[in-house]
Amino acid sequence: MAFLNKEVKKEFPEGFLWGGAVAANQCEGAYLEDGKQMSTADIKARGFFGGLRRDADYYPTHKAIDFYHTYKSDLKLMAEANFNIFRTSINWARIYPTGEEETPNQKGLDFYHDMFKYCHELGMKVMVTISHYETPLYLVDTYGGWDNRKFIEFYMKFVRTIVDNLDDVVDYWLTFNEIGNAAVKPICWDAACIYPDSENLLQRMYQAAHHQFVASALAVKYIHQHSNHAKVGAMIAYKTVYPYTCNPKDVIAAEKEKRKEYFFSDVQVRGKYPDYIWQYFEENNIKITFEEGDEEIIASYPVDFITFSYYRSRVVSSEETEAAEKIIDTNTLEGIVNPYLPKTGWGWSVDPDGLMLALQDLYDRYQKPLFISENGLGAIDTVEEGNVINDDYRIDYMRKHVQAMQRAIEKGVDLFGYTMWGPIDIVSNGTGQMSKRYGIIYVDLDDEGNGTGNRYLKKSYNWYKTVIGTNGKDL
Ligand code: BGP
Repeated sequence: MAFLNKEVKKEFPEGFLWGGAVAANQCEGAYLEDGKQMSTADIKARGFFGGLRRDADYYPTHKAIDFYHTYKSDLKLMAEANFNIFRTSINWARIYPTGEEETPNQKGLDFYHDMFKYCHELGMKVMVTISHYETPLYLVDTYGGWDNRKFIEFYMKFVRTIVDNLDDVVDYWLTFNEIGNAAVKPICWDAACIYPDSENLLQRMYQAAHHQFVASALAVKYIHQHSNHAKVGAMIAYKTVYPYTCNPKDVIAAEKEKRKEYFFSDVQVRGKYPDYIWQYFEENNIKITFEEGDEEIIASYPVDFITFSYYRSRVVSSEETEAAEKIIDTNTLEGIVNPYLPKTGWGWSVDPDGLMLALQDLYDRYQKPLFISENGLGAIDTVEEGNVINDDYRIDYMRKHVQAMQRAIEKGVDLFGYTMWGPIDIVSNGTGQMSKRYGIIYVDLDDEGNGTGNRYLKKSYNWYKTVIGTNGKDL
């Protein structure tokens, strides 16, 4: 008889991936340049919070931070902060401007090939989100949202093109950003391209999610067949859920809510609709149309790894305690306030322990490698004399979250990378503001797009550089 004692990992594994993540539409600008046409993100006016307008004076994505033209110097700053991975998305409307062309726009492909090649030259691996909250607007105007099955083929044409042309410079592909976010959060239309005020919203959104599951599985299949190195991951929005009280009714309500979120990764990772979802569908009169072969496709091509965004946790209560004293944040509509946690200026709870729990739960559930593809603090920064930005609050936020990652690794979680959100300030997806900044690199632009566009290194830049340089030892 012998004892089986495995060594407890105390440190970040060698080769851990550290870097930053952005989305094309939130940083590139150049919204009608080199053949690109309008994407759905280009009709989001500032301050939208789910609203879309075609008559606004100012659309933040049209110019954003002009990354389309500045990517070389911006990426160089990231590489100088020791980044070894960069995550971005490909703006679909740069490759297929309307979505319906037979042949892709070569200028769009060249742009991404050059950018990703340059990342490698700088020593950064490339993680690409195939679809990050944008779709050629023409497709949506003509065919509606993703509940129309036609989108699977439009998407697959896009996938085949980018894989055929960019595989040599891409290391990891993610099929959809925060898949399912629209279904659990019907105020935003980003993921499914369905207007929030549509009739039968829930039915339409889950049908859209089904089409995205099929599309995601087909993308996994295609990438596995056509790349000898790339891995394909899921990307889900994760918010750790707590029951409001220890009343079992609250715990049950919280569990129900959790499963609504897990539904999306359950399908993408386990390759089938989980048994618990049918009751939810019945209660909400949701009927999903499956075509012949859908089940088999979903079952045959699960993702290789799981990535997730983590910003905050949330609190859920049952109807039973609904009457109990609860504080709902009416400014931010962020739901029940957790009295034990501080909040950001936008009402998001700051909860590093929640990240550790997220990592443990996801790993226990799936036993697949995990990657944190978004995390960070949106805050208003003040530029002091000499263009100095002392963002100690951001350092504090990131330090605590990196420590939480380390604690999860000690508990056996297989975590292989971390990309902070918006390493360079970009347009906020939820509010369209520039002033909601996540970056370690400051961009001198305000909410109306005024400013020099100059880049300044914040205090957090040097902090993060040291963290990466010491592989998480010096925090
Ligand atoms: C995620 C999105 C990102 C991003 C981030 C921060 O949900 O994937 O695109 O922007 O949230 O949100 P916000 O920009 O609203 O602060």
